[in-house]
Amino acid sequence: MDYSTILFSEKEGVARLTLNRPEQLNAFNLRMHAEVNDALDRLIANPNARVLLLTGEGKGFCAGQDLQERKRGPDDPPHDLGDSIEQRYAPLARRLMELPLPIVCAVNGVAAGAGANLALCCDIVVAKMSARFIQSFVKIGLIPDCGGTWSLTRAIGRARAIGAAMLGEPLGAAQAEAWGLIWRAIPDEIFEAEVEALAGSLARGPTRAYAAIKQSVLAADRQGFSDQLDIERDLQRGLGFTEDYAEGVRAFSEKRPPEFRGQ
Ligand code: T3D
Repeated sequence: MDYSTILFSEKEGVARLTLNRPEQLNAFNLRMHAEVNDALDRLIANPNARVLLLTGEGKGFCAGQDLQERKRGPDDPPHDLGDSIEQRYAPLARRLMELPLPIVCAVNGVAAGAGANLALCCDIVVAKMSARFIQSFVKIGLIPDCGGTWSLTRAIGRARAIGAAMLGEPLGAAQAEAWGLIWRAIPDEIFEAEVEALAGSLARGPTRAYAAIKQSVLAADRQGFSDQLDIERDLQRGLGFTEDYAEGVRAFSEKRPPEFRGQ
C-alpha cells in the first residue's frame, strides 16, 4: 500500500510512524486508519523493528477524528459512530496497547479527541512542553473514546478524569507530567534529540522483556494480587530462557554493558 497520510520507515531498530496530514492537525480520516493499520502489519512482520515511535508532522500531533468526514446535509442520515469505533478506533487502541514492542509516543503538538487518547495507549508518552492534551469530545457532544475513560481514570483519578472530560479544557504538557498522565514534558528545543535518544535506547534493549512488561502491567488492571503473581511467574519463566537474559547476566559478571539482541 502507498501512503499519502502517514510516513513510515525503519532504521536501526526504530520504526517511525508519522501522522502526516498537517493541514488538518493530523486528524484521522478513513485513509489514515487504513494506512496506520497497514504500517502496523508491516512493523510486526519486520524482525529488525524493536521499537515503534509514533509522532505527528507539523505543529500538531493529532486532532482525532476528521470532522470534515462527519459533515452531512439536512437529508443525510447520521453517521453510526459506534460502527466507526468498533471497526477502526477500538481495534487501533487495542493494537497499540497489545503490540509486543515498546511504543514511544512523541506528542509534538496539540493532541485532541481520539488523538489524545491514542497517545495514552502508547507506553512511553513524551510531549513538547508547548503541547496540549484536550479531551475535546464534549465540545461536540461526545464522550472520550479510544479507552480514554479507562486510561484517564486510572492515570489521574476520577476527579481529574471527569473534569477533563466534562470541561474539555487544554491540559499543558507540564501539568500532564505532574498528574502522571505522561512520562515527561520536554523543552521544545531539545525535543527531537531526546526522542531519538529514548527510542534508540529502547531499540537496543531486551525487546521480549519490554513485551512482557506491557503484558503484565495491562493484566494488573484486571487481576487480584495473587493472580498477578502467577502471571509474573509465567512471564519470568519465559524470559529466563531468552538469549537476552543470558547476555544480561554475562555482561553483569564481566562488568560491561549488555548487548541485547531482542531474542
Ligand atoms: O466520529 C467518529 O468516528 C467517532 C470517534 C470520534 C473520535 C474523535 O476524535 S471525536 C473529536 C474530534 N476532534 C475534535 O473535536 C477536535 C477539533 N479540533 C479542535 O478543537 C482544534 O482544532 C484544536 C483544539 C485541536 C486545535 O486548535 P487550534 O486553534 O490550534 O487549531 P485550528 O485552527 O482549530 O486547526 C487548524 C486546522 O486544522 C484548521 O483548518 P483550517 O481552518 O486552517 O483550514 C482546522 O479546521 C483543522 N482541524 C483541526 N481539527 C480538525 C481539523 N480538521 C478536521 N478534523 C479535525 N478534527
